[in-house]
Amino acid sequence: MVKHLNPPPKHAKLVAWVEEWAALCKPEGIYWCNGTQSEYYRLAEKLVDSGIAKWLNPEKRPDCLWFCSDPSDVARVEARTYIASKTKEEAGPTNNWIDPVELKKTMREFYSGCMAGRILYVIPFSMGPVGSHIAKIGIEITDSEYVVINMHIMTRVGTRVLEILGKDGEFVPCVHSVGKPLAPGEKDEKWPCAPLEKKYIAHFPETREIWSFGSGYGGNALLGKKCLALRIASVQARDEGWMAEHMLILKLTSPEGVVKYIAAAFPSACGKTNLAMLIPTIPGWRVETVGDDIAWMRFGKDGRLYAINPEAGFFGVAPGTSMKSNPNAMLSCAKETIFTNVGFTEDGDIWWEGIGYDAPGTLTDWKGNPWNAATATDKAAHPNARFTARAANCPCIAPEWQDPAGVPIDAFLFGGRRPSVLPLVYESKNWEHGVFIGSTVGSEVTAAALDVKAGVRRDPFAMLPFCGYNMGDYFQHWLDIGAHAGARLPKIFCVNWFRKTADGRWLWPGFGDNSRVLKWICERCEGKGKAVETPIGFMPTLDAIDCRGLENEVSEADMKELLAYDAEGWKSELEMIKEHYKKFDRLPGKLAEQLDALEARINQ
Ligand code: GTP
Ligand code: SPV
Ligand code: MN
Repeated sequence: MVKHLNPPPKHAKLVAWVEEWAALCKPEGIYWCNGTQSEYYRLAEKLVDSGIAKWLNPEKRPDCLWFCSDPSDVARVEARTYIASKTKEEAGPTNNWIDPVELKKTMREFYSGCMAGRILYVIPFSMGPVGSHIAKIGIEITDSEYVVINMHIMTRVGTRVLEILGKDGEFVPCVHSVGKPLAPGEKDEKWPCAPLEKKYIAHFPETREIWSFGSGYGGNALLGKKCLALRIASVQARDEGWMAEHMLILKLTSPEGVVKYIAAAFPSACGKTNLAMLIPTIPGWRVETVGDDIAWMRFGKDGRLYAINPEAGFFGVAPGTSMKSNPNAMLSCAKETIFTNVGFTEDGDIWWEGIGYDAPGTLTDWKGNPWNAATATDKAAHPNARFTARAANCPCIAPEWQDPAGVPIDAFLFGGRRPSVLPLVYESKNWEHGVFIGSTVGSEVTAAALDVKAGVRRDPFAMLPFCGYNMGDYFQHWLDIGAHAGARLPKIFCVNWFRKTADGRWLWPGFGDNSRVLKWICERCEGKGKAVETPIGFMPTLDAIDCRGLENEVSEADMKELLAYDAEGWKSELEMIKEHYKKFDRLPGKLAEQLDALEARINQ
């Protein structure tokens, strides 16, 4: 029997489950996390003592830690992520699948003795405000102190969660190991992880279990986030009639005080955090953040969709974040933040490409090597370097961000990085057409995942790597939501901040200026806002977007290009969508009809 280092809770099933895993993984002891500050600092000190982490200069960044991962462990590994449903059809054509019995057998062998020389930490966490009817409880067991302290920030961890579980409450069991047992006397000299072929991020949707092995990074290891709040929750949402989406949630207030809540799905590294924290460049408008990555939504009695942010922190992309592009993110990580894979300055601060000022002197780069701007051939920060910051430290966090009832959504936005064809913004004709738009989201690939080919990648609803079941059924679920009795549905829009000229210049300044597009969206939700109907949907007229003050940055010709319906471009886009749709074995008939209707409109 592995010994408990502190008293276990009174939940017999939970304790038995933990002890069973301890017997297999053979850690030195079992520690039940309580989520307190002193626990956080004790584990942080342990990591600093071992040499894996450094405290930043407290005068510059109080209570901040700097980590560098192994160069092989820097992002989600989609090729090693599995939806192990009973049948392959259930996982669908877009997910990796292995028979669950076989996968469990393989992984059990890897788990056997994998925690030697380490502590097994049990993390009770709530996704969503503790006790909210929309929230879900997960228990993650892990052998990584880095994971524990990140979970402290990203989720609500603590004894309150165990109290709610009581003696027999339900939880999603999440198992994690970095997959690097220690020999007697051995210490971690660097970021522990297993080689690629031993990494598995496995989901068992029918039994609502998560097993992760071999990676310590982000969504591979912080199992409340993509694994629970999207892959497992999407299955629960389908079964229970709600929605678990890869969406930011923002609150937009007009100068007249009219409030709109907007949820937006963009693929990884396509601007969710930035939009959620935007500072409008148009006078009198205000944006506040409810969430920056995930939205859980349920119908209220009034037929509206109410959204909560299940997370408690931001795991944000560092490079490109500056006081100019996203001051609210910069201020969120002014203290109590964990930085992973950024540069470390001589005076104990962080630095990354696009932070808004030159690198001061010689840095230590994310690989731990000396780095000097004048001579460097490589980047100081990894392109998927991240900060883990508390939502509560965000200056523009909305007062209602922890409201257990959620906020009523007025508009859904879909978008990705599309250098051409897709206009700055357009509005769907109706819900079904909006679902069609969501199902065709595409983006140039980014650094957020390790193993994807360059080019435009179709990422339906920004959920391609995160949907826990057959994508065709997921499309149907969206159609079913639209058919909910008494529903007062959000309007659906498509946006694209990433248009470029042939010579690679951004056509649109983006960031704070995206508020100009939000203003039009807000007007459309009010039944105002000028638009023309085109084959792809409703597009703003040239004067409909408020461009006052932007004259020097965006010429009229640029604006015309951004708002044009590109008839030729859409012909090739249509062919790409047809190709994309061929992948699905369970494509809803309604979406096939939408495609035909679009083709007819484009060719009319
Ligand atoms: P994940 O955390 O991976 O889900 O990413 P995300 O969708 O939250 O993206 P994020 O806001 O972190 O932005 C990713 C990158 O896109 C950063 O380098 C940003 O600087 C850049 N970006 C965000 N918004 C804009 C924009 O409006 N225009 C341009 N050109 N770049 C943007
Ligand atoms: C994403 O890739 O969408 C992220 C980062 O938000 S991770 O948590 O690693 O999934
Ligand atoms: Mn994300």
